Amino acid sequence: MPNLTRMQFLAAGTAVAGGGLLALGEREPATAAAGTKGVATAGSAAAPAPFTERMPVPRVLEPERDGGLDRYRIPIRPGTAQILPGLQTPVYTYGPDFLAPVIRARTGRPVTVTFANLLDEVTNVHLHGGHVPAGMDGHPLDVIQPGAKRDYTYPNGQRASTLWFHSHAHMMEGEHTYKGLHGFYIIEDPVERGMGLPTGDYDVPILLRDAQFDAAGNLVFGNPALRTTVLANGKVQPYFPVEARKYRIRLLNAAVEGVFQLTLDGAPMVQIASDGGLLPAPVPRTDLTMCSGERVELVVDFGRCEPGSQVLLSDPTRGPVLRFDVGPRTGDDSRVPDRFRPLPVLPRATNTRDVVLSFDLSGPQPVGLVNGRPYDPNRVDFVIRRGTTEIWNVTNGDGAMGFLHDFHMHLTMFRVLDRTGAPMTPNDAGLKDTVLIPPGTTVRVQATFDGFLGRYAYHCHFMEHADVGMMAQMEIVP
Ligand SMILES: [Cu+2]
Repeated sequence: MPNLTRMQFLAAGTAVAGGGLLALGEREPATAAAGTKGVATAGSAAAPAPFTERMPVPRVLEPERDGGLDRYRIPIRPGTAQILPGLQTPVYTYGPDFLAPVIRARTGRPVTVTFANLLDEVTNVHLHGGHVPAGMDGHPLDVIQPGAKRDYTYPNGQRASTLWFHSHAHMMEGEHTYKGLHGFYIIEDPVERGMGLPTGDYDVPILLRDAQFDAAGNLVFGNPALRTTVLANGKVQPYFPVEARKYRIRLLNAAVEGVFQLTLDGAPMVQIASDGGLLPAPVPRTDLTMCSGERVELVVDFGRCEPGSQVLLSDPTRGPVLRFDVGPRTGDDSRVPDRFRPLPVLPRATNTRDVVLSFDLSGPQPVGLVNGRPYDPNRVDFVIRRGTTEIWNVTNGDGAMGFLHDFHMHLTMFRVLDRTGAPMTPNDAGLKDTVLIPPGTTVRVQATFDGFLGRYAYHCHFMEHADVGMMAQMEIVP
């Protein structure tokens, strides 16, 4: 469990105007030295010179076809990654590399992934955004022992969408994910394929996360405000060569606890999808705010840039994240239709619930609360009959303290109906599973709890908040 001081929590997830993070820790060096497990930050190693390394694209895993399903095998293992010049950073990986491979699944065709735990501690796997049976969801106590294997079967009975998998082990979710247990899981379907969007080499997943390194290149898991290094597909400020044509870019904020504000300098961004797949129609965007766990899919037309020009993806508070180097014009038969497909019709809601996310800072360690109580894996707070549609008023109860929270619901996608105390944002559109909740505000979401029975979590997706208790569970009953 992360040994976070009160001051670190004050730094972590604190909002400033515009949604960035207030780096209190940077003004309080004493707190910066108190990483987990006694890891001190004796300075930090030099980052590579900007734009000297090419951004890798995660390789697509080839399945073994096994009757009606696709089977994959992924070891969860300790390893090292070359992130900083001349240094090997100890990490945890899905497969041989720090940049996890991508699973590309198809709607209606189940996938079984055999995860072998080669770590010397328990872990598990949660498919974030996946509509899966409770036994496949990575319940915090449902873990894979060291040396053991576990099959997770995902039915893929949902729309094309960009999902991801990460650790959800009890009180270890943040640290495991921070060490590298994060990877893309993409579902495709024939309707989307028929739309003519860029595919193949022109469909590029980009996993964004932040990190703090010590002088030896070790990842420091301590104060989120000190994670000032941004990694794009595992590299610091890489470049990525593109042809002067359209690209589909799937952005994932896999930071354990953080918000990216992103701008693209030199090319127009068109958002085509959010967490749960395509929006009803493309939406031009000038900037994006993405909280931990959120996905935004874009089409960027580099064909509108001069060959030889450079396009920067930047976070105004953290600097350039990635540079696209525009190459020659090439043939481009992809297109972005004016309309995609309608979202599913919202059934009438028959029940309303209130959910309040907050901290108790009265003790020696911060405790995360949902409706006033810390997580207890044996307690069920909401019993929901299968098929019911409900409206949840999700409130950030830390208005006075200024903490951001980041609501995530397992099992199903929701729709954001409205916000109280803050305007709706473009990121609220479409099918969502993760949503930023500014301090003191309420987000009203509507969800239908269909598909599977059993216990599922809902929690703050700032994983360090969840790890100290800001999580609860519902049980879906017949
Ligand atoms: Cu939170």
